[in-house]
Amino acid sequence: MPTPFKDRVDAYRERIEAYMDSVIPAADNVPQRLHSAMRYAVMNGGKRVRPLMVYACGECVGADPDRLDAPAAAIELIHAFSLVHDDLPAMDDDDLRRGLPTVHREYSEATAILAGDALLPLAFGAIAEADSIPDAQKVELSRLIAFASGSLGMTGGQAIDLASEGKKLSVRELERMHNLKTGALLHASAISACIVSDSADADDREAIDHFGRSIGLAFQIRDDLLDIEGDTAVIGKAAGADELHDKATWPALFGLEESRQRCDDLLATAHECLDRFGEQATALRWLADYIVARAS
Ligand code: GRG
Repeated sequence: MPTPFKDRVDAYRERIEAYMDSVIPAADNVPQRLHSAMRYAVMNGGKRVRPLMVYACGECVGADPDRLDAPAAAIELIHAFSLVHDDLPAMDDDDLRRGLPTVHREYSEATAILAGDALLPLAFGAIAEADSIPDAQKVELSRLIAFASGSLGMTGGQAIDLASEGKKLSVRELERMHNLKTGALLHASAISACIVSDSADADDREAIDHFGRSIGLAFQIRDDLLDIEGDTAVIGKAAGADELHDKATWPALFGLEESRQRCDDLLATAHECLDRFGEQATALRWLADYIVARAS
């Protein structure tokens, strides 16, 4: 009987932190200020949900953990980059992230832009350099992560988000924005484990695909709820920012009760997708519950 996933979460977090630490150039490498800002952006206490998704999904589809480090790190580096740019004055103009001053506050706006710019290619470099992953899988991972983070994924979702401030979106429009802005990277985290698994078949991948989409949307609805119900000290960023910026969010459109219900429905769907995996899905089931119950 394996140890429950919750008791292994810290070990996985330490594992990905050590891997990212080895991938990001040391802070005394020229240009030192840029490398220091990149480290500040990444090594600062994120929950590491996306890497945990890669590892938990890897357990589900029997992937070699050594092949999971590079995609987990690549996705987390891109996530960190997106947060740095999202916090900039030209976007959400936030002062606090993960309980610390945002990168442009701690360094400068120009350095924050450059740190984000450098984290994105570093992610793809990490995949290219992963000796444990066969070349064909590296190509598939790169394609997956590139599309999930670009204009047809996260960046596209961010563009729709910015264009939607002060507007009332339809449920379809809101769902599409959430799926792209937040869902795409979470979905890519799950699928990347299938890519590096030698045993996952097409039906497994389809189930994980559906799981990833359901839990990705639930994650963002929970994030919207936390912006209203959460405490700045716990969520590590300014609560109430969505309302302040007149953002299109699930609670703004449907209210708290319906948003909570939608989150629960998506969680139930996510669990159903995992039925075919039996005991091997224990970690992923734990992570899905955590995503919907999290307080930060
Ligand atoms: C140019 C590729 C590119 C991206 C820039 C800024 C931007 C476009 C996209 C931003 C997307 C964004 C900020 C989505 C919000 C996702 C979200 C809910 C973040 C919070 O994630 P958590 O809770 O945070 O996992 P931690 O700090 O725990 O990692």
